[in-house]
Amino acid sequence: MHNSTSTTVIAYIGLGSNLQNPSEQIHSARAAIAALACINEQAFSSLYKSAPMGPQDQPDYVNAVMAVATDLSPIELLRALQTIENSHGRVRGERWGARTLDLDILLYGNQVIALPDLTVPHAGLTERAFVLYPLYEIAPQLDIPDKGKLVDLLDNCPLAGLTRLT
Ligand code: A4P
Ligand code: MG
Repeated sequence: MHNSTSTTVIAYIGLGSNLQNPSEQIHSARAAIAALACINEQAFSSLYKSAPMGPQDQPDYVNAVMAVATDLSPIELLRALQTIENSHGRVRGERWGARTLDLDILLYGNQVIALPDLTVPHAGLTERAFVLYPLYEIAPQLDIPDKGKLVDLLDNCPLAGLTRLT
């Protein structure tokens, strides 16, 4: 699907997994995203490990952030990412519960989007160390629409046990 009036936008995607070899899930999701038509990978962060936010009776998470250039619309990008989640065995259970793969649109250019199915910038972005630190690694100069400079958000976000995997 390609919209005819499109221009290329830089979008940032948050990847997360805490089931079935999380690091492998992240690598395989990266390959699946990069292989999509109308998407070109621009940057990919290190992998980061952290304790679960939300219910504690689940394994630690591995997270990363990917920058892509795309001419998919925001909703087309969301649907493409959901298809990849499903193909990685994602079963939607309790909110914030364990998952093989979670793909979130963190940013879509400098757009602010408030649709029933899509909130951009991602609602949790400003207070999640496992999003802000990998994002900073690949885009230190970033300004978050309506939220201010990434570096300032980072200053107010404790690492809280986040560790970079080598
Ligand atoms: N949706 C709205 N905006 C967006 C967006 N920007 N990107 C809608 C992607 N989806 C977006 O998502 C629910 C609905 O959000 C979708 O249908 C979509 O239309 P979901 O992935 O089905 O459900 P969820 O992920 O369980 O809910 P939620 O609230 O999105 O959870 P989060 O915020 O993704 O958190 N702890 C650590 N350490 N690391 C993690 O990555 N992740 C979660 C899940 C919990 N704890 C974690 C981590
Ligand atoms: Mg999600």
